[in-house]
Amino acid sequence: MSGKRNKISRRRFIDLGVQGYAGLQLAHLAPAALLPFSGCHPQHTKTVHGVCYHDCPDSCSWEVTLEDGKIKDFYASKDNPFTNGKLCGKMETFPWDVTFHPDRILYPLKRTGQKGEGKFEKIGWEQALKEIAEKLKESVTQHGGESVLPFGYMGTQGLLQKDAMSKRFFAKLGASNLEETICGSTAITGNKLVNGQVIGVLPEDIVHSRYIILWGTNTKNANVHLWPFVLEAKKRGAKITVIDPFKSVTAIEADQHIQLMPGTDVALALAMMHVIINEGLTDNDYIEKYTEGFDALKDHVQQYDPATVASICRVDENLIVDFAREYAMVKPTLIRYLIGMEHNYNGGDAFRSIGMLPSLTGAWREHGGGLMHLTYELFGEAFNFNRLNLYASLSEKETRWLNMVQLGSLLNDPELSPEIKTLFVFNANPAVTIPNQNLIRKGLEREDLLTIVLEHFITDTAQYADYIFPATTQLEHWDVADSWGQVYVNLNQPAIEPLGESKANNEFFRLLAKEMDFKEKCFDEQDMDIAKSIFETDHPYMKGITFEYLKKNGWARLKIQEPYLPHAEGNFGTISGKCEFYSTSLEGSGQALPDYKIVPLNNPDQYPLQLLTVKATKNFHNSSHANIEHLLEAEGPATLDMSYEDAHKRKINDGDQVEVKNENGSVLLIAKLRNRIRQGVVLMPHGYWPSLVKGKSTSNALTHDLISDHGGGAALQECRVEVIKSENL
Ligand SMILES: Nc1nc2c(c(=O)[nH]1)N[C@H]1C(S)=C(S)[C@@H](COP(=O)(O)OP(=O)(O)OC[C@H]3O[C@@H](n4cnc5c(=O)[nH]c(N)nc54)[C@H](O)[C@@H]3O)O[C@H]1N2
Ligand SMILES: Nc1nc2c(c(=O)[nH]1)N[C@H]1C(S)=C(S)[C@@H](COP(=O)(O)OP(=O)(O)OC[C@H]3O[C@@H](n4cnc5c(=O)[nH]c(N)nc54)[C@H](O)[C@@H]3O)O[C@H]1N2
Ligand code: SF4
Ligand SMILES: [Mo]
Repeated sequence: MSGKRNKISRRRFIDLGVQGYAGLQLAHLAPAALLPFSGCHPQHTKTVHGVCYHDCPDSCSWEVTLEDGKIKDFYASKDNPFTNGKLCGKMETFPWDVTFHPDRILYPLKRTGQKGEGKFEKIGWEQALKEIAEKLKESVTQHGGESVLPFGYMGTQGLLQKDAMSKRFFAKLGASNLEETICGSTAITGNKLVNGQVIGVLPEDIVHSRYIILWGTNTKNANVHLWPFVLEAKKRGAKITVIDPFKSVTAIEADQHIQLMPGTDVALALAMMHVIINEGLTDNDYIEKYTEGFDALKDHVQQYDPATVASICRVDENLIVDFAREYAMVKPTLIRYLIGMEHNYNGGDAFRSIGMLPSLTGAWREHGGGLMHLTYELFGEAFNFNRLNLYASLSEKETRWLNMVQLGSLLNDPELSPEIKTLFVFNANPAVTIPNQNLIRKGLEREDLLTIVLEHFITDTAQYADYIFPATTQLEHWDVADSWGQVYVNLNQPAIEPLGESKANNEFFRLLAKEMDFKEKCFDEQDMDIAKSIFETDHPYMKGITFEYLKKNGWARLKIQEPYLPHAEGNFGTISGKCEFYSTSLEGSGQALPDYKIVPLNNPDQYPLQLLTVKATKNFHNSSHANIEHLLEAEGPATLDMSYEDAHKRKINDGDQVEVKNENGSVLLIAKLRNRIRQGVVLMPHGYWPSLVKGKSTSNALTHDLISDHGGGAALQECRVEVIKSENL
C-alpha cells in the first residue's frame, strides 16, 4: 500500500454516508457499526458517552447516538458546562474524518519498499507479532533492553491508551525510558521551582478577575472553551492584556497587546518586579507570611530596570512601568499562562519569574486573583493510580532516560551505548512534531533500526516503519480522561466495535507481551478493569463519582470546595510551604534566581531572522488532522508572516512564494504581510505533514534540538533563518 491519499471530497464522503462508504471500501468487513439499517428489525437507539482524546486543555465531553449499532449522530455534551455544547471545528465531524476515513489503516502492514518510501503489504496480526517478538528477543539479547526506545506520547492523552499497558511492557523489557519533554516540562519545572505546584486559579474563576493577562498563550485558538469565560470577565469589566511576539487571534481581541521580542518574557517580568518593589506596590504582609527569599529577589531585580529591559524586549520603557503599576494596583488580577513561551531557551525562567508576581502583590488573596496554569494535579490527588503505577514493580533495574526532543541526534549517535536498535512509535508523529526533522528522517532511514508504529494513518513517521499496526480510535476503545485545563473527569466508552483489524494500543501490548512470554498476570488485565480501578478511591473530590455513575453520565466535575483559593494563605507545594523567590535547590548553580540569558546560537549574521513555529492552525491539532481533506483545505497552504520591513528588504510581496532556510533545512511557504509580526521575526504555523506540501518539508525541518534552561524542554523557537523569494518552485 502506498501513502497516496484518497481523493474523495469531504462533501461527497458525507453524502455517501457511512453506509455508502462501507459499500465502497469495506464491504468485505461488514463491521456492525457500518451495517446498513435494515427495516426488518425494531430500531434500537442508544447513547454512548465519550471524551476528546487530544492533547488539549479542554478535554471536551461528547455523546454518540447509535441506531442498531450504527452511528447516527456525534455531538458535544450540552450539559457539561465547560464543553458547553460545542466541540472545536477540528473535531465536529471526527467519526467521519478519522474513524471512517478511507485512508485509515485497518490491517497490520509490513514494509516492502525502501524506508520512507511508504510501500507496504498486508500481514496477519499473528504473523506480524511473531516476527516482531523474534527480532525483539534477539536484539535484547545482543544489545540489551535499553536498545529499545518507546516513543509514545500524547496523541491520545487518555490514562488507558496513552501508556497503561505499554509502560508495563517496556518496564518488563528493561527498555530505555522516554523523557516526555516536548510540551509542558519546562513550563511546569519553572512554575514549580517557585510555587511547588502548578494548580492555581480554576478556569471558570477567571470571570471574577478584573485584570486578565494572557501571557504567551493563544486562548481563542488553543484553549477555545476557556475563551467564553474570558469574554464573560470582560463583560463584567475586566481588562485583557495579551503578551505575545505575534498578533495572534487572541491578541487581536485584547484591550492591550504587548508585542515583545520572543524569549524575553523573563526580563519583562523582572522589570515589573523592579517597579513593583521599588515603588512600594508590594503586599508586605503576604510576602512576610507566605514567601521566602524576598531580600535576595529585591537585590537581584535592580539590574532589570525598565530602561535596560525596554531594549531587551524592544518595547517602550513607559509601557513597562505602566503595565507593572496596573498589574499591582487593579484587583483581582489574574495571569493565565499555558505552554507557548516555554519553547525558548529562557522558557523555564520565564515561567519562574512570572510565577512570582502574584505573591509579590498578594493577588492570590482574592477570588479570581493569582495564577492560572494547569489542573492535572487535582486528578492526581483524586484518582487511584495504584494499577497505573504498577509498572514500576516490573523493572528489574533502573534504565536510562532519553530526551524525546533529541530523537534525531539520538538515532544518529554511534557513540550512544547501547545504540537505539528498536523504536516503537505510538500516539506520536515525531517526523513532523519533533525538532530537526531532517536528522530524524535520516535516523529513521537506518537499515539496522527496527521501527514499529501504531497508528490510524500512514503518517510521515509511519512511512519509515518496518511494521505498522492499526490502532483503534476513541469511538472504539475504553479510556479515562483527566485534564490539564479544566476539572471534569470523563469516562470514554467504546461506541462501536473496532473497525477492520484495528486494536487498542493496550491490546497490542497485551498480545506482544504474550508473544514475548511475559508471564505476569498484569499483562492479562483488561481495559475496563483498569478503568474501574482508577475510581476505587474515597478522595472527597470523587464523592459520588463512581465507574457506574460515569458509565451512565459520562462526565462529572471534581467535587472541589468552592470558592477555591489555593494560596490565599500560602500553602504552596514547596518543601517550605512558601512561595520561593530564591530557589535553594539551585543554590550554587548560579541559577537560584531567574535571569535573562543570552541564547547560544550560531550564525546570527548568516541567518538574521528569528523563526517562530507555533500552533496557529485552527484546523489541525499539532500534526493530527493535517491529512483530512476538508480541514487541510480550510486551513489553506502554510504561510509565513513577515514584517513589511523585512519583506521589502528582500523584495518580497504579499502572496509570493518564499523559501525559508537555514543549516538544518528549507521550507516553501506563501509570504503573508499583514502587520502581525515584528521586524526581525517571522512566523509559520506548525503541524503540516511534509509529504503533503510542496517542497516536502515543514516547520521542524528548520528547528534545532536545543534544550531549554529548565525541565529539558525544546527551545525550538530559538531558530534563525533567512528568507528568499522563490520564483520557480
Ligand atoms: N487549534 C489548536 N489548538 C491546540 C493545539 C493545536 O495544535 N491546534 N495544540 C494543543 C497543545 S498540544 C497545546 S500544548 C496547547 C498550547 O496552547 P498555548 O499555550 O496557547 O500555546 P501555543 O499556541 O503554542 O502558543 C501560544 C502563543 O505563544 C506565543 N509565543 C511564542 N513565543 C513566545 C515568547 O517568547 N513569549 C511570549 N509571551 N509568547 C510567545 C506564540 O506566538 C503563540 O501565539 O494548545 C492545544 N490546543
Ligand atoms: N515546531 C513546533 N513543534 C512542535 C510544537 C510547536 O509549537 N512548534 N508543539 C509541540 C507540542 S506542544 C506538542 S504537544 C507536540 C505534539 O506532537 P505529537 O504528540 O507527535 O502529536 P500529533 O502530531 O498530534 O501526533 C499524534 C499522533 O497520534 C496518533 N493517535 C491518536 N490517537 C491514537 C491512539 O489511540 N493510538 C495510536 N497508536 N495513535 C494515536 C494520531 O493519529 C497522530 O498521528 O508537538 C510539538 N512540536
Ligand atoms: S481538540 Fe480540544 S477543543 Fe477540540 S474537541 Fe478536542 S478537547 Fe475540545
Ligand atoms: Mo502541547
